[in-house]
This record gives sequence, C-alpha cells and structure tokens, in this order.
Amino acid sequence: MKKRALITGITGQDGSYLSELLLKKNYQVHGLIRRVAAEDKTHRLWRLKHLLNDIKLHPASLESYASIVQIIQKIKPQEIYHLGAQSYIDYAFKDEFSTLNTNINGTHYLLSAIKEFSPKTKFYFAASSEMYGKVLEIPQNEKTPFYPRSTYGISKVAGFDLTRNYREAYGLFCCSGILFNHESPRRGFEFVTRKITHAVARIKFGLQKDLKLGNMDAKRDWGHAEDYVKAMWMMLNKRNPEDFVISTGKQYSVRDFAKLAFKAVDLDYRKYVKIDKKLERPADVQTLLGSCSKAKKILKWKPKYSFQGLVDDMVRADLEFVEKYGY
Ligand code: NDP
Ligand code: GDR
Repeated sequence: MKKRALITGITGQDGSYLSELLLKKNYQVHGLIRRVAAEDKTHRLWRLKHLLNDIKLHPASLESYASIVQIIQKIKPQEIYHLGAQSYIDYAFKDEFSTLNTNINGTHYLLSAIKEFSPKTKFYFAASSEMYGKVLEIPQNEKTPFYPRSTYGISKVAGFDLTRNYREAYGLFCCSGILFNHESPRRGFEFVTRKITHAVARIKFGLQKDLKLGNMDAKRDWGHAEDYVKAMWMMLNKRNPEDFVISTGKQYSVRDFAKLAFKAVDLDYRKYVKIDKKLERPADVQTLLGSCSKAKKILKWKPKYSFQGLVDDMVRADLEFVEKYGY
C-alpha cells in the first residue's frame, strides 16, 4: 500500500519539487489547491504540468476549517506538508490582514483538524528564517530568539509556536523546518533572485534595457529548493518530531547575486542595475546566516548546490525560458 501525502501550496516552488521527490519515493501525492487554480491550469499549474497525471489535486480553502476537515477525512494522509502561505514579503506590507489570516489560521486549522480527526498524521510546517528578522545572534540556529520584521515573519513565528504547542500538548508528530531562502528556476518572478535572472536573460535577448532593484546590500543564506525539499521529507521520516534549521552556512548580498548572474552572460551588472528607493521595504531584514549543524548531524542532510551552481542553474533556465516564450 502506497503512503499518502497531502501538500498544501503544491502549486508553488517547493510544492512542485516535493511532489517529484515523493513520487520517486512511491508516495500517492495529493495537493490542496485553490478552486481558481483548477480553472486556469495553464497559468496556475505551470510548475506541475509534467506531473498532472501522477498527482491528485483537491480544490479547498486554507481559510475554511470545514474544507480542511473534509479533505483530511477523505485522503487520510500519513503525512501533511503545509507549504501554503502568502509568502511574498513586499505584499505582506501592503496587505497585513490577509497575510496574517491565511498564514496563521491555515496552520491552526490544519493542526486542529489533525488533532480531532487524524492524530496519527505527521505534520510539517514551513517555518522561515524571516522569523529571525533583526537578528539577535550570528549565525542563527534552532535556539536563536526570534525578532520578526513583517507580518509575514510574525505569522511564521505564530505557526512555529502553534506547531510546537500541538506537539507538546497533544503528543502529535508535528515539526517545523526553519528554512533559509531557497531558490530555483521555478522561483516566483517577484522574488529578487528570479527577478534578476529573468532580467539578465531579457537583457541578453534585447527585450529589456535595465533592471530596477531596491536594497542591494541585504544579505541572505541562499540555497537550492531541490536540496531543501529533501530535508522536509527527512524531518517527517525520523523517529521523533524535532525542529531543524536548513541553510547552507554561507552568505551573499543581493549585489553578489546580481554580479554573478550578469557575469554568467558576460555582462557587467553595474551598467544595467538601477537603484529604485521605492522598492525598499518599510522594515527590511538586513542579514541572515543559518547554522544547520543539527540537520547535518541528525538528519545527515547536506546541500548539493553551491551558490555559483544555483546562479548558473537559474540563468541557464531563464535563457531557455525567454528564448522559448519570447518574454
Ligand atoms: P510559493 O510562493 O512559491 O508558493 C506558495 C504556495 O502557497 C502556492 O501554492 C500558493 O497557491 C499557496 N497559497 C498562497 N496563498 C494561499 C491561500 N490563501 N490559500 C491556499 N493556498 C495559498 O512559496 P515557496 O514554494 O517558495 O515556499 C513554500 C513555503 O515555504 C511557504 O509557506 C513559504 O512561506 C515557506 N518558506 C519559503 C522559503 C523560500 O525561500 N522559498 C524559505 C522559508 C519558508 P497559488 O499558486 O494558488 O497562489
Ligand atoms: P525574502 O525574499 O524577502 O528574503 O523572502 P526576496 O527575494 O523577496 O528578497 C530578498 C532581499 O532582496 C531585497 N531586494 C528585493 N527584493 C525583491 N523581491 N525585489 C527587488 O526588486 C529587490 N531589491 C532588493 C529585499 O529587500 C530583501 O532584503 C523569501 C520568501 O521566499 C519568504 O517566503 C521566505 O520565508 C524567505 O525568503 C526566507
């Protein structure tokens, strides 16, 4: 009998890589999607188009406890990976209410439904390095206190605390992966890495003249999504539930990323990048650097991609993308 996994946020970057991984491991993969996604497969399911015959998608709503209960009762999953969230931080400053509502309630509804109707289901929560915000320690590990700088970060702290509380209070197998930034050719176009590599390809093909960026001095610990989804599976397939930091332990600035991405096509970023103050956030996270020694030791997890390898993969994919689609 195949194991059943339910993924919320299956249409996103991580959802697509995790689906591929679980299918390879012979899981039956189910995904919770928004109803509108089922109606617009071309635009909303582009990351899953090669998998649509192998996975089962269920229209439901993270905003409705009843719809979550129904889906859990129907699928009876052994594992739930809760990746669905309003994940774009710029937008969190424009719409704090829906960011908090979706991210906090969605997580709470899932945990409560598991407790009431499926207490043997294992639960993974997609926590984030954004919880460290204005960092209180360098590098950040599982014991570093949180200082979130956006409603997104606040919602992830709440989700992390809820997950721990349901574990401690009700003995559920639920845990959080505190994942640092991870990118890939499937990253959304609004995030800075994809914005850069897509612009590099468009500039190379003569479709764009320059690239506007905000805070280029922000530093992140950037990994590849393909490496990071493996850690999610490892966390749910160990004996006891525990929280883990997942990171590379190396830090680069937005400027470093831009420099390498332009260099990959023999261009000098200084000729093309323009600073636009309007793209700066009211409160940005200036520096993030993770220590994942716990994951290395206990999960035996380690990333395969280097920073250069990540940049090259994204630039290569965007050159192919722009050549194929012309935009
Ligand atoms: P994406 O933005 O690519 O995907 C987000 C997913 O959440 C999409 O499937 C989206 O569906 C879904 N979603 C958003 N709002 C709702 C809603 N109201 N109801 C139902 N579904 C919704 O994110 P990633 O794949 O990059 O990240 C996965 C998770 O990991 C997120 O929770 C993110 O916050 C977290 N995370 C990500 C990190 C990263 O660097 N990528 C680092 C740390 C944590 P739709 O396609 O319909 O919009
Ligand atoms: P982040 O990713 O906020 O870290 O959240 P993002 O790529 O949006 O920003 C990274 C840094 O780059 C700076 N920046 C810009 N950002 C964007 N999007 N666009 C720009 O033009 C630009 N110019 C500079 C930002 O100010 C920021 O400092 C991501 C998301 O995936 C979250 O869901 C996840 O939890 C965290 O990573 C870890």
